[in-house]
Amino acid sequence: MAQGAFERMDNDMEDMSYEDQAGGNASSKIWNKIGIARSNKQGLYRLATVALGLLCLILLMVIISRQTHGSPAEATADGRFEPQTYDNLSLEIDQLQSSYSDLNRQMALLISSHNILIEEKALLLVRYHNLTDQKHLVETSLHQLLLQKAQLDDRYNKLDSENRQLQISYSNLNSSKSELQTRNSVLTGEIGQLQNRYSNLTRERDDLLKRNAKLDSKMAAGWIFKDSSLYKINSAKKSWHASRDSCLKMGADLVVVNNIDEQKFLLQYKRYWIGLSDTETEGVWTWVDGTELTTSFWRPGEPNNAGDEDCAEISIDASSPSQAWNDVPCSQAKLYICEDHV
Ligand code: MAN
Ligand code: CA
Repeated sequence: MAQGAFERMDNDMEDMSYEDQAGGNASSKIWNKIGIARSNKQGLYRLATVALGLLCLILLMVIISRQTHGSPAEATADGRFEPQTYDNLSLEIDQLQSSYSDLNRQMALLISSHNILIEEKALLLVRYHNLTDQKHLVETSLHQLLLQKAQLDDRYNKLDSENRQLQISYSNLNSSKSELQTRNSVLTGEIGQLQNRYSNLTRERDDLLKRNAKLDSKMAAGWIFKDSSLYKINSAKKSWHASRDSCLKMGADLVVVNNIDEQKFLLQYKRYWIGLSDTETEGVWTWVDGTELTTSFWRPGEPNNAGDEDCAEISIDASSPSQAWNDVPCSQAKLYICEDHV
């Protein structure tokens, strides 16, 4: 019986070793195994001791019984044993010696097993401590991992929140971008218009500067500025054609009278040539700028062509601004009025 229990315990220990070698030892399972092995060892050791004690006790009782009751090896009246009784006693002694030897062997086996179990216990204790250390390491790692997970969860939540805000910002920026693109198109159109206006204004400014320079220059040379025209009242007397040539050389021409206001201004310059003639076709009066005469301010009775008179003057006898011109021969030397435009 003790031998069977011992073998079972051995098997348990072997099972546990195989699992450990396979690396699949959950700590709880190991603890169970260790608990089982420990209780088995203690139980077996007690069982072996009790069995040995019982066997010794039985042996002692048998010997005492034989000696006390004399049966079956009872002595005869004369104190001698019958040969059969003696044989029986010898047989029993042999059996008892054999049993004692068996018990001794079992005892030796049990002591050997006990020592093996002590060694295994020591090994298991070492492994237990190692596993405990590993457990602590794993628990520490687990704790750190849990902390890291909490931090990562925190960061994830923050990033998720930032991501949502960024998406809103992105959407808003996209809307702003569309609006800005529309405004950009409008402004680009306006820029084009403004550039055109700028070019026009630049041209106008340059033109005005040029005209202003011309005005300054001519006024410095004695020209009179009135209603966008410049007039040069010349003091030398020349023929009509020579007078015109003189005006042309100064970048101007003989005066063209376009309206009554201009006529009123010019009336103060009597006996001066004006830029009107009918040299091309008699009776067809034309201005020096090529336009035909439409609004005229002749003296009554003029033009009378009295002695080949093809050029016009402001008459000495002008009675009113609208009755001031007279035709005279072109060859006469007269004062003359040049006109320029700014
Ligand atoms: C002078 C000249 C003429 C003019 C007559 C008018 O003879 O001036 O051109 O027509 O006067 O009386
Ligand atoms: Ca005349």
